[in-house]
Amino acid sequence: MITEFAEKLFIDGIWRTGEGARIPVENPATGEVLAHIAAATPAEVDLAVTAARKAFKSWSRLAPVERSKALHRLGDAVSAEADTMARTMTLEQGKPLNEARGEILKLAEACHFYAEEAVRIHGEIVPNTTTDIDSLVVREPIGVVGAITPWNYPAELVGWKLCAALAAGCTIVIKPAELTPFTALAIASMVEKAKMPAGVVNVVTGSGSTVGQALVEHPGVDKIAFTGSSAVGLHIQRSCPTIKRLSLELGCNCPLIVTASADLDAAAKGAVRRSFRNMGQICIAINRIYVARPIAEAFVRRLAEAADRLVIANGIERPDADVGAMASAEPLNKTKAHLADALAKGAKLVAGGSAPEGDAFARGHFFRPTVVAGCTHDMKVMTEETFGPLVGVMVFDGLDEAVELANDTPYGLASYVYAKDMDEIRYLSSRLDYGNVAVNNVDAGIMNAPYGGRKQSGVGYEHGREGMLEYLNFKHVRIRYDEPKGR
Ligand code: TAP
Repeated sequence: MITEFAEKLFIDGIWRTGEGARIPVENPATGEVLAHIAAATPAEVDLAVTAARKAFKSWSRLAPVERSKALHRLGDAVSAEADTMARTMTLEQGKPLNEARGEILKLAEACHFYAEEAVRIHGEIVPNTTTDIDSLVVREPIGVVGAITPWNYPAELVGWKLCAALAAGCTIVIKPAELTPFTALAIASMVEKAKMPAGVVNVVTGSGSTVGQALVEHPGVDKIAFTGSSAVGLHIQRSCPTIKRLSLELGCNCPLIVTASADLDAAAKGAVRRSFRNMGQICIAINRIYVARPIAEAFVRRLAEAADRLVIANGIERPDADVGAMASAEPLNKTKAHLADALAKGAKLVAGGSAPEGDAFARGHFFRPTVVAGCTHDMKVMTEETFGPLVGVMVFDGLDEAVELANDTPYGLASYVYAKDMDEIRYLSSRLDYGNVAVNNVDAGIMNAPYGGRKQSGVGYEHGREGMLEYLNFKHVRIRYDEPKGR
C-alpha cells in the first residue's frame, strides 16, 4: 500500500504525482526509509481547495440519506481493508499491529456512527411574540474544511473530522502529519472505493509550516479542524488572515487521582494502560498520578511491577506486543529530558528509565515504560506534556489538595479518578476542571459522547452529536404569514 501512494496527492478524485519536494517517511522501529511523499505546492493546495469548493455545491445539497449511505460504504470499505491499512500504520507510526488494526476498526465505527447522524440533522421552531410568525432554526453545512492532523492516531484523528464534516454536508481537504501520511492516503483510497463524488475528500501531504499553513491562510477554506500541540494551535488561531471557524483539539498534562478507597489492582492496571499505551503518545495519556498517602507505597509497587511486565517489540514482528517504537526521535528525546529533570530534582526511578537492550532495538526509537515516584510540581513531568512513556507519582493528604494539584495546569482535556467511595467520586468529578473525567476506567473518549478540551487544551468537540455541530451553521428563518384568502 505504501509504495502505491508514494509521491501521490489525492485531489478532485484523481491520484496525481505531486510536483513539490520529496520528503522521506521512515519506519520508526528500524530507521529504514519506507517511501517518499511529495510536499504539495501552493498551486496544488489551491487545486484541492477549489475541488472541495466545487464539490460542496452538490454534496451539501444531496439528500442526507445519500450522504449517510456513502459514509456507510466508506465504513465497510475500511473494515474490509483493515489488515492492510493497519500494516501501513504500524510501518510508519510504530504502534503494534493489533493496536493499529483496532484503530482502523474504530475509524470504520466513526464512519457508521456519523452515517447515522447524517439523517438526524434537524432544526427547531421557536415561539414568537405574535402567532402569525414562525421562526425556523435550520442547520446548514459550513463549507470547505481544512483538516490538519498529528501522527499519534493517524486514522482516527483524520476520521473524526472527515466523517462528521461529510455527514454535515461539508467537503474536506486533509493535511496529515509528515510522519504518518500513508494512513491518510490509504483512507483516500477507501473514499475512492466507496464511490464518493470527486472533490468531496482531498488529501495533500507535506509539512505543517507550508502545506498546513497554506490551508489556514486559504480564503476558500471556511473552517480549520486541527488536532495537535497547543503551541501550533495558538499559532493557527493567531495566523488566520480572515475569520474562520476553528476547532482546536490540543495537548494536555493529564492527572489521575487514586484515593484511599480505590481498588488498587484496578487503579494500577488502568494507570499502566493509559500512561503507556501508544508509548504515552496520547493527548489523554496519564502523565501524573496523585495517590493518597496511606496506600501510596502499595500502589507504586503495583504500578512499577505492571510497567515492567509490558512487552516492547517491533509492532510488525510482534503484533500482540503491548508497546512498539515511538514515532520519532523528538518525543523520545523529550521523554529522556523530562526523566533527567525529575531525577535531578529528587524523584526516585521505580520502573524503566532506559532503552530496552538487544539488537532488535538498536536502530528504532524504543524506550522502556518509566515510572518515577516522590515527584513535586517543580518537575516537568508533573507540569508539561511529555508525550512519551513516562509517568510521575506524588502523594497527597486530603481531597482538596488532590484537586488543587490536578487543576494546577493550563490544560483541561482529560482527568482520571480511581475511588470506590461515592461521595469522593462526586466531590472529585464535579471539581476537576477538565472536558473529560473518567472514573474507575481510563477510556475518557467514546464515539457517542462529546470529547473536547478546556483552557489551553482547545476549543470545540469531536465525537457524538456535538462533534457534528462543529461543522454546521445555524440559520434563523423568520416567516410572517397572512390569513389565507377565502378562509
Ligand atoms: P503538532 O506539531 O502541533 O502538529 C500537528 C499537525 O499540525 C501536523 O500535521 C503538523 O504538520 C501541522 N502543523 C505544524 N505547524 C503548522 C502550521 N504552522 N500551520 C498549520 N499546520 C501546522 O503536533 P504533533 O507533534 O504532530 O502531535 C502531538 C500533539 O498533538 C500533542 O500535543 C498532543 O497532545 C496533541 N494531540 C491532541 C489530541 C486531542 S484530541 N486533543 C489528540 C492527539 C494529539 P507536520 O507535523 O507534518 O509538520
